[in-house]
This record gives sequence, structure tokens and C-alpha cells, in this order.
Amino acid sequence: MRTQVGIIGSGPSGLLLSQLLHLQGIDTVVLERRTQEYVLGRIRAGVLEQGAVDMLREAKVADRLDREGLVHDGFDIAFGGRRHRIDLRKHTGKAVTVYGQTEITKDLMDARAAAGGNLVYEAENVQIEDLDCGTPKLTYTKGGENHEVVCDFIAGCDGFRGISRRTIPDNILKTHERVYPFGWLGILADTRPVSDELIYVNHWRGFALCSMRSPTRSRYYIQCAFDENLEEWTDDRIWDELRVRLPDAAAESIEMGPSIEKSIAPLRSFVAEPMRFGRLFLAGDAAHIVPPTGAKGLNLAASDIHYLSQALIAHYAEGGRMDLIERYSENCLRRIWKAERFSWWMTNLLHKFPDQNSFDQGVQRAELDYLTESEAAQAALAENYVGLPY
Ligand code: RFL
Ligand code: PHB
Repeated sequence: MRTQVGIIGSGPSGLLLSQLLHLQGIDTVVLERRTQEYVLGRIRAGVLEQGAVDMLREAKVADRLDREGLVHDGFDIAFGGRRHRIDLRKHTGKAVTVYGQTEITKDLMDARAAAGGNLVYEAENVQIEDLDCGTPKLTYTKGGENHEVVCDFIAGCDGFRGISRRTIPDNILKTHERVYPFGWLGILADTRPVSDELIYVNHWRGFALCSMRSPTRSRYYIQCAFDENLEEWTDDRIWDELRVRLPDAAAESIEMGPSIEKSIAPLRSFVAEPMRFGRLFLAGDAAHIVPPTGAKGLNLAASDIHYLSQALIAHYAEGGRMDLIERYSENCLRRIWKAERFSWWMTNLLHKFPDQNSFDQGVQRAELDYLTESEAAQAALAENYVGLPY
């Protein structure tokens, strides 16, 4: 098989890239190692910056998002039993949109299928070959048969555990990492969300987050040990622990119900650079991870794809133009490091750290107090939360 851009991974990064390139007449093949059902079953992000919404509109996959997405002008931070609102609209003139990653993935998959896009699920043992020549190759196995795709470029959109990043030689790739000593236990339930807006909670027993997917579907998280055993968390135990951490009025009014999904996610900050090695590009979680506290992971994937699609479109439309391709890594990383800083800061602000002493607790409390008293501090938080410019 021959294509212009070979894409590994059918998460939001890979699908969005494939769709944007398709709209400009550029041919892609997407190789995904899982089944379509598996990819659609993963419950992940929920909060979109305006930049990500604009990208989905540009990709012509935003009809349902525009109908069903919930526009949020603010969110609450709770500590010491009280809630404090951060007014995103007042401080930035912008808002965020709550719309599940699962829905975005579905909308993109439907659009690719309607356009006859070449998406191969259950592609096993995907390998990148001949990266040092002008036409690199993707090889894979499916149904016991070997296949190969000859490409002009390869986009590694295969997430944190994919193979693309590992293809870049050790003496070229630099990685930077922080692993946090806790995880998030998430529960999804068909119950009315406890609040119209998100509530991020700092509590002495650990962080909690009240989020949602729709007016009838709630998503809640509680901080847990990083090696927590999910089996030990019955629904009742999760609801009890969540209610202990919420301010009283929220704890009393929360609607509980059976979970339709439960999972534990570790928290990590990670950056790999450079994000290009010859004709191979890394995008999204393949290149960087943020702890979910700032809701930046999917949004960073969207901004990477903005830079990558622009570079590839300019290359094909303008006689092999290379400057945007050469600046891809640098352009992405400037924005990525700012989102890394913000996510790390928000994680430190809101979580209980096992080795925190009374001094650390005092500083954390002072930072929370400062945030509620200072318009400037709220404006800085709001500016980062709605998303820095591309
Ligand atoms: P994905 O979504 O991981 O997709 C990668 C795809 O590549 C496939 N793959 C391979 N395919 C072929 N061959 C191989 N060798 C392969 N190896 C892997 C995988 O099967 C998969 O389908 O990466 P992508 O596209 O870069 O998208 C990134 C986002 O998924 C991620 O950043 C967000 O989900 C992070 N995130 C959040 N981001 C936000 O912007 N806002 C949020 O509110 C938010 N909340 C979250 C989150 C992530 C969470 N978890 C579980 C990590 C909440 C949670 C709990
Ligand atoms: C979610 O709804 O899954 C969500 C919302 C905000 C975050 C992280 C996750 O910061």
C-alpha cells in the first residue's frame, strides 16, 4: 500500500490529523492495534478549550458538539468546607466546553468512515522502518498476514505506551518526567451532576473532582493510592469517600447511583523532545503526559495536531515547503511546557501528598487563600485553564 501520511493510533490525535488532512486532499492510512469498540469504551477527558472546539469545527465534526456540548463560564475550587468560584468569562472573555472524549472519538470515526477513510483496526506488531530514507515504511500484521504501507511521512499518535517514541534513538531523544505518588479513581454514573459547573476539591483526606458528561450523566474522581486495587472499591465505598470530601451542601444533595464505569489512572508529568525525527512526528500522549488536574491532555493533543496539520498541508500545497515541518517540535514544545507547568501547579495546589509536612500544608493553604482573595491570581488561573493561544 502507498499513502502520503501513515498514522499510528486512532485516538483523538490520529483521527483528527487524518480528518484535517483528508479535507485538504491528503491521503492517510491509520493503523490501530485495538478494536473500534475498545477505543470507544475508554472514558477519559471531558473539558475542551476553545482552541480544541475550533479545531473540531475546522475538521467538520462539530455538529453534535455544538448541539450537546455544555459551555461552562466558570468552575469552583472548594477547601475548608467552602466553595469559591473562578469566573473564566469575567477574567478571559472565554469559556470551556464539557463534551466527552468518547463522543469526539465517535464523531471523528463516523466522519472518517463516511469519507471512506482507510482505518485498520487490530493492526498487530506495527513497526516503523526505513526512517533514514525519503519513503519510510509501516509494517504490521493482521489476521496472520503481513502488510506494509509506504509513506512520505509518519505521525506517531500512539499514546504514551506506543512504539513511535521508542523508535527515536536514545542519543537523540531526551525525556523529562515526574511521577506523582497517587492516582485518580473515576466513576461514571447516570445521575444528575451535583453542580452545573465543575468542583475541584482540596480536602485533608485527598483531592476530589465533580465533573459531568451531560445533564444526566456525572463523572466524579477521588484521589487514591497509586497502587490501589479497584476491586476493593465498591460503588458504596466510592460514594461515601466522595461525600466526605465535598462541602456539606454538595454532599447532602449529591445524587448517587450504580456506576457504569470505574477506573484508576496514575498521575504523571512527562515530556519527550524533540517531537520530530526526520520524517517521523510524535503528537499527543506519544510525546507528553500531564496529570489530569488541569484538563490539558486532550487539548494539547489538539494543539499538536494544529501545528502538524498546518506543516503537512503547507508542504503538499507549496511545492515541498519544509520550514513549518522543521519548526514543528519547537512550536509545539513552547505551548506544551506551559501546560505542563500549569498542570503540575494545579496538582500541587489541590492534592494531599504523602510526605507533606505542616510547613508544606501551610504553604498550600496560603496559596488557596491567596487565590480566593486575589483577582490577579484568579485571572492567571483562568487564563491557563481556558487555554493559552496556539
Ligand atoms: P490516545 O488517546 O492514548 O490514543 C492512542 C491510540 O494509539 C493506539 N496504539 C497503537 N496503535 C497501533 N500500534 C501500536 N503499537 C499502538 N500503541 C498504541 C492506542 O490503542 C490508542 O487508540 O492518545 P492521543 O490520541 O494522543 O490522545 C490523548 C488523550 O487521550 C489524553 O491526553 C486525554 O485523555 C487526557 N485526559 C484529559 N485531557 C483533557 O484535555 N481534558 C480532560 O478533562 C482530561 N481528563 C484525561 C482525563 C486522561 C485520563 N486518563 C485515563 C489518563 C482524565 C483521565 C482519567
Ligand atoms: C473529566 O470530566 O473527566 C475531567 C474534568 C476535568 C479535569 C479532568 C477530568 O480536570
